Amino acid sequence: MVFSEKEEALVKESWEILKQDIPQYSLRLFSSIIEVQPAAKDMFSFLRDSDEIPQNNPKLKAHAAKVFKLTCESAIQLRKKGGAVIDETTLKHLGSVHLKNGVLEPHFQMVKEALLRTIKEAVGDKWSEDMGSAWGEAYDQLAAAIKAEMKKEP
Ligand code: HEM
Ligand code: ISQ
Repeated sequence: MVFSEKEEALVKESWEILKQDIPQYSLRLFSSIIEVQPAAKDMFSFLRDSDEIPQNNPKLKAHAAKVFKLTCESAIQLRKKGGAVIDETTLKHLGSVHLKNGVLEPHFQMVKEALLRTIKEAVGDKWSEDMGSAWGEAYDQLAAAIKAEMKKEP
């Protein structure tokens, strides 16, 4: 599917808000995943050995920031007909990282919901159903690419 100008604008608008406090929203994204699926904690190297979510783990923040950014870029690519939502090198890397860490198909839905909740909280009264579905669509396309790559790996 191709994004409308409006959908792209909604994603960009919320990205501007997220960008102002990536560390905070990164933690929120993470907490949101763990709230729904406490067992997911064990998949992440930076959480495995701690009871709480580390407030200042650089790896956690860097990874979470990439999740936001890649989803946002996916939305921008969706405006360009036929454009891949993610470049081949990044895709190969993410395919193997997720496969190696035991990520499975159903996990993608829970990360999606956590991502949408985090964005909703972050943007406050700028939130709309259309904004949610624009992010959701961008995420789905990105997730589909990663899942397909994971299936290719031996
Ligand atoms: C690692 C993005 C979905 C679990 C990562 C990294 C990125 C990323 C950028 C860091 C890779 C690196 O080491 O350089 C994404 C995106 C997703 C997605 C864009 C969806 C569109 C998921 C899902 C799960 C998950 C559904 C399951 C809970 C993990 C784990 C790691 C990881 C366990 C390794 C963390 C570590 O270093 O211990 N992801 N991810 N990801 N992701 Fe995801
Ligand atoms: C990696 N993959 C998916 C979601 C994430 C959330 C926080 C930190 C890292 C992540």
